[in-house]
Amino acid sequence: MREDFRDERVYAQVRADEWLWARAKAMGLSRRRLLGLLAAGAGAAAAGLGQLARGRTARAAPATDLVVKPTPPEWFNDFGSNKEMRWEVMYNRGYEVPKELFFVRDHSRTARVDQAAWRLRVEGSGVAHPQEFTYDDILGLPSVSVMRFVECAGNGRSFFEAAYGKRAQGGQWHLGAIGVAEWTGVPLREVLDRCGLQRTARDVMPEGVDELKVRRPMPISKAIADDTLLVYAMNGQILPPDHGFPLRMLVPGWVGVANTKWVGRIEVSDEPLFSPWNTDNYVLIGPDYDPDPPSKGPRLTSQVVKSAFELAWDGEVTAGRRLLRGRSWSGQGKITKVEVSLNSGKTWQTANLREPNIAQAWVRWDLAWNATPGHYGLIARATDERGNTQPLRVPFNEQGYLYGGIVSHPVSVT
Ligand SMILES: Nc1nc2c(c(=O)[nH]1)N[C@H]1C(S)=C(S)[C@@H](COP(=O)(O)O)O[C@H]1N2
Ligand SMILES: [Mo]
Repeated sequence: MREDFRDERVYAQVRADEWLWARAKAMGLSRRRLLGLLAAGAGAAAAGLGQLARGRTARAAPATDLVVKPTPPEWFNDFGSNKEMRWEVMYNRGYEVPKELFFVRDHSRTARVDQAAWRLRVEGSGVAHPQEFTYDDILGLPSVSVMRFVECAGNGRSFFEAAYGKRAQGGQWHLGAIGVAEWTGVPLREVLDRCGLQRTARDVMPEGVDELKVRRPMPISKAIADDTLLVYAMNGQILPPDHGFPLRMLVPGWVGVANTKWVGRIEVSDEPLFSPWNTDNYVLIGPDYDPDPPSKGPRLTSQVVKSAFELAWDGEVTAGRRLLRGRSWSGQGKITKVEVSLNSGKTWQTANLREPNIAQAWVRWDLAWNATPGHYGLIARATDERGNTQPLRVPFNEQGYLYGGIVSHPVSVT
């Protein structure tokens, strides 16, 4: 039987099994003995193997090398190959998120790419002269720097369960699957033009060199926008491996998955392009949505309006006068207003917006709070320049995308 690796749960399970079997073999265990251990309970077997491995080899292979940079629990919530930024680390920090604190979302694991051997190949019916670029070729092209967010489409997914008592599929993020950085790179249009972009070109699909070859098509209109970039630097530094070294896409305002990391190939086509990431995943499936064949539902494009407090989830603060701080953002434009409720929505106050306020990045805001002892549900509600705002709740979709509803942030004052 051939497993369907496009299903991430199948993929993760098969990988886990392969890892166990490899460890067992290295220790001289037979397949039969391994199956016996597994029958005793997968978790117990894994733990037992770990112990055996430590006893028999100098050092057990780290099971946690999915991501390269350190992701200590003070900074991140750990979901395996996905690491969610804890919002309290941003309390009164600068505008952009340092690369060390930036969330990581890998469908498989961080790819390690050899810069010297790496090439970017551009091909397909939409370009007259298919071409290959080296890393130096890319660095030699005109470049720009922009401040923008990258946000996972599933950011806020856990709030579907809070709203419906029913869990959406996927990592149960709170609101930390977003970061803002200054991205430096070559406008994708510059590269496509050098390959003889045709007037008939319709869709563009960057492809990663990671295990799953993640590829998320976009229409030509988005691909040739001024700020759609092939990025090689993040906050003025070389792009780190976890964030797509040597080259990643920046597709401003769009769902995170469009920001392909470790890009090695770009297909430009006269025909509409499809991949599992715009047919099965990153589409809205649920009672309020109709299929759009070959996609199982409407394909996601822009991110929605959201807000977060720069506080721990289930935060604790000491009583007294303080500034309550947070950030709001939208895929569709600048934030123009942020309202905050300190009493679960009974009354609202307008927060003070701080500069800079950049579209498709975020705005920082604050509000004076005389915190008295008790339990609070803090709510922030932002509105963008197009009038988009945050509703009470969002219609359910099975994979838990785009939860832009208001969220009650639990805080105890002691
Ligand atoms: N090649 C590749 N690109 C990828 C991914 C991936 O797994 N492989 N994950 C995507 C998803 S779902 C998101 S949310 C963003 C996360 O970017 P970050 O890890 O730099 O924060 O990268 C996107 N680009
Ligand atoms: Mo994502």
